[in-house]
Amino acid sequence: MRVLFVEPPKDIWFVMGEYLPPPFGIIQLAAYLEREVKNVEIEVLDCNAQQIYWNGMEKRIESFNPDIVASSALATCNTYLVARTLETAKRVNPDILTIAGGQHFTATAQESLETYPEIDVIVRGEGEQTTAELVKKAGRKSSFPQIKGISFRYDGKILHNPPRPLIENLDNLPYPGYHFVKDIVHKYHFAAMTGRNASYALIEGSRGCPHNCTFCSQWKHWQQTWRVKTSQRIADEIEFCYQNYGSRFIWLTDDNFGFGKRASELADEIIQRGFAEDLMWFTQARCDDVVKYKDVLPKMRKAGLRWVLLGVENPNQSTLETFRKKITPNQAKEAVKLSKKNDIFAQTMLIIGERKDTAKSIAELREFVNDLDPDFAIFAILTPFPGTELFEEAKRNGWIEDLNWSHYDMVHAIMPTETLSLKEVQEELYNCYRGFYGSLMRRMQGLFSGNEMKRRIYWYMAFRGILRQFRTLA
Ligand code: B12
Ligand code: SF4
Repeated sequence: MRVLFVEPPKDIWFVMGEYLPPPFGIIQLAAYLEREVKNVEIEVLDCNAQQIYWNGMEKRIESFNPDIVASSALATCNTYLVARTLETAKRVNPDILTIAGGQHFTATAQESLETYPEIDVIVRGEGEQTTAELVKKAGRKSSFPQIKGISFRYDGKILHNPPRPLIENLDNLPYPGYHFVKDIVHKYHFAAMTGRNASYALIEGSRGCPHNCTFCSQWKHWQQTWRVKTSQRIADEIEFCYQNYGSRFIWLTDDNFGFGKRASELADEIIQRGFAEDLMWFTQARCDDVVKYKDVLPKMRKAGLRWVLLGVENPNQSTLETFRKKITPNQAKEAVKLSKKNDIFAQTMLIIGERKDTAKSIAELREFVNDLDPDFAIFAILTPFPGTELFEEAKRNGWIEDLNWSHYDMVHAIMPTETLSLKEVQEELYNCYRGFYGSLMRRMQGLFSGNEMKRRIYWYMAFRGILRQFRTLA
């Protein structure tokens, strides 16, 4: 049995400048398959790193001659790329079993199977065990109705089997399969932030989140659970990548790492192993956690935590309540201050376009962010990702004006507000970027900042004209 995992050619999310991430979801699945299924030959084709486009992909599928082709969207905006990948596989050989998975296809299983005849099976939710069982039984379609966690076409109908229980202990997973991309592993980078020479690896510290924000698909996808790996295990994976693949920049995939004891133990582990000085790592955090566990920050910085993404979202308390975010604007201010004080690059995420947003409330958000003064601010448009509570509410109320999935990247406006049209919401986003990065003082402070990462990104933006790209966005 030959299985080919394909990372399709994707556009980069230019807001973050230049980067090339490893295709984490599929190398994780490949590693699990390798361990659990006998007599299976696995390849991972990363079109981005290998600079292969559609024709090249078709040739690679032809030459590997797989029985199964599987591909992941990562985010909703890549849906059509996955469909096109699987369509390409079917063109090479209609007998190839094609599989899609991940958050978007999980949430839209019925609609996706109706829309894309090139998708045979959708693996819903957690992928490892389901994919392994599917590969074992791939030759016997009659056994598909027994495989938990899949949706598929059968006898002219679309069937959705019951969900599969989650893996209990994530420490039992194999290490992510970086060996499947070992020839290109040196290419992965986040140039705009950490330079071209810091090889970039993703490591997963947990799945899910204990919170339940209305716009977020993470907690729903993981069935409202939060499963964490032990700090020792996370440090083992980091060390493995550091030693074997020369990884120097680690991005923890956790949408909410959860500070406190866990973070403190991870910092101890990294420091004890003696490579902290040589390592940069990134994590996402909640503002309330940063404030609550501020005493751990110096140790985390010592262990190599160089960059934190804080979910500030909005300065308006009632908007935060609508989002069910359970933080306050003061906690956001405190979290930014504390991060900067500890020389940790503080990036903030702000969301505009909530239903009650007006030109005035967005102007207030701009003032708030100016005052907050993070090292780097990302402004995003509230996007109803399938699988979120927001999506259900927006659909019910007819708020969604754009159903082109490739626009679901948090840069394109998808819904108007009560007082702003789609076009006005879009224009407000540009205003936010222009307002924040247009300040000469801020640019000068960035270019000559004492924080290495901040200097690098401001020089990068100055050379690449990131703002110009925003103005020309179609
Ligand atoms: C790292 C990351 C990035 C990296 C890119 C990484 C990459 N490889 O390309 C960067 C920073 C560049 C990025 C950008 C974006 N991202 Co992002 N990102 C993540 C993050 C933090 C980790 C992804 C990951 O590796 N997870 C770990 C793996 C193991 O989990 P998984 O992918 O879900 O896979 C499991 C299952 O879902 C399933 N599965 C998944 N795929 C497949 C495929 C098959 C065939 C099968 C069988 C199973 C299967 O099996 C896996 C193992 O169980 C996630 C949040 C998260 N924690 O998942 C957000 C997340 C995926 N990103 C998101 C978004 C919105 C984006 C952006 C649009 C904007 C933004 N705000 O960042 C851009 C889009 C860029 C682009 N054009 O692709 C959203 C997606 C929501 C949605 N429905 O669209 C997420 C979920 C964050 C969130 N909570 O909202 N992202
Ligand atoms: S936005 Fe962050 S805190 Fe809220 S549910 Fe998603 S991951 Fe958790």
